[in-house]
Amino acid sequence: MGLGEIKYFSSIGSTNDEALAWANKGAPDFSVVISDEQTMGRGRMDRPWFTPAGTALAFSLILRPTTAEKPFLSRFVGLAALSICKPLQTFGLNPQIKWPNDILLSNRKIAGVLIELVWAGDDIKCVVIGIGLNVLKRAVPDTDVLRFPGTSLESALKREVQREEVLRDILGAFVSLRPELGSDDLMNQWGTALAFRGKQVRVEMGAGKTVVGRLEGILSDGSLRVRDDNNKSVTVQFGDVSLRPFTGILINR
Ligand code: BT5
Repeated sequence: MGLGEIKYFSSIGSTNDEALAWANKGAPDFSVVISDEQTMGRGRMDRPWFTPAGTALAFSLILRPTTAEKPFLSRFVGLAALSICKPLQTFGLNPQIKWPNDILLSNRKIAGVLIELVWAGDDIKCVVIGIGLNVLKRAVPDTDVLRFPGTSLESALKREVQREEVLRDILGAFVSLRPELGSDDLMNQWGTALAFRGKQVRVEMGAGKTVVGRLEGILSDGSLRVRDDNNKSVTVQFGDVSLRPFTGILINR
């Protein structure tokens, strides 16, 4: 399955909004909406995603899932995250996936994924996969507006990188991974790339609900498994993971 059509903007509100509208108007499978700048870029739960002009990659893929892919739609976030990791690995970096949708380099966020679905009645018509990646240092917002520390490819590599090159490699990785959507191999790659595995974490699930415990891994539907302090296995479908803050008391002997 190759590329569909491409729409390029020098500035746009959100590529995901444009992709959702285009999906409803019949965009072919694997079409891409890309913009140099976003003025209303979105993360999950309507959090902002910043894309200053000339600094980053911000694009959305429109997929029309096949019948074979439909049972595995919840894995697209992992597939997208792995597609971002591959080119970073080619640069000699060690990216990790902070469940569910963040890509980290040395515990700093370099990229995020936003998945949205277009329904036709009870059926999924399209999956829109939004990807934002900080290429230059100037892409990273000031720390006071971030929930988590950010970084860029330029900071990690100590040199500038052509955005086109990275885009091509992410799309190439996506194309080669896509046939693996239903495979155990994809899940193994996803699990291997998972940040904080075996570590004590805190997962905020919204509405004030929190799980704390050891991050064990991901299940085949992409949900997270955490072993809580009562040694109970908890499955989390939705949430934000952070390392559990140290709460023990240090005793000076
Ligand atoms: C995400 O949400 O990380 C998903 C980001 C998806 C962005 C792409 S860009 C193309 C497409 N069009 C869109 O409108 N969106 C997609 P979440 O996990 O909710 O993280 C959001 C949080 O990331 C914000 O609350 C900020 O703290 C932080 N953040 C915002 N911009 C950032 C940046 N450039 N680098 C690092 N962190 C950032």
